[in-house]
Amino acid sequence: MRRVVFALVVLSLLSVCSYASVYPPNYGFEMGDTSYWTENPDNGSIGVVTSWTHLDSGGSADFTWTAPEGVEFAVLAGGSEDQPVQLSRILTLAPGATADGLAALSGEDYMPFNDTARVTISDLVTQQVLWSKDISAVGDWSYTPWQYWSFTSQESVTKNFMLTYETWNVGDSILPSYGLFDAAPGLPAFALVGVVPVIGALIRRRTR
Ligand SMILES: [Ca+2]
Ligand SMILES: [Ca+2]
Repeated sequence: MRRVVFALVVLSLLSVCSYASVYPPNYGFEMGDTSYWTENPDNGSIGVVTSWTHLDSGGSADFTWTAPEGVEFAVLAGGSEDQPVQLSRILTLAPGATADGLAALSGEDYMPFNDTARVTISDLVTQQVLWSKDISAVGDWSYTPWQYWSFTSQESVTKNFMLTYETWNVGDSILPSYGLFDAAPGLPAFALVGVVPVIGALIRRRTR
């Protein structure tokens, strides 16, 4: 009996570890920097922070984000007119594997200066937009809360994709808006929630 319980505990820990390892290194910026990512700042800026505050048109703080996953997340400020400020990395996805995350727009401009933040994924042939928000969608000097995006590979073989976070300063190069990006929270916790009741049920069954 003890041996069975021990084996189940080891199996559950391996299962949790395999869920946790779904995240590639520094996927959620918990190293406090952009290690493992490639920066294209293009006269904007790229930073890793623990909170970000939106300012209204009068310069007053009206909304603050904290990290949905861990304590750190990335902020990209728009730079050159109509050019993206980008943070990207290669993701190797097995058939049916899913990459996901959370993104938000902190819009500090007004129409027609339609500043935009996006999440895209590319297989170097086709680019898909997984999430996009702009001033026209959220309103002048407005913002979104964290919003979930995901991508599941439909390929029949393991394949490399380029994941890119970006923020655009549209129509001019002043009053930048900000794209906020992080991993999705809770994947290891989700694994624990699923595994622990199964172990409990198996133990109860064996001890009858
Ligand atoms: Ca994070
Ligand atoms: Ca702008």
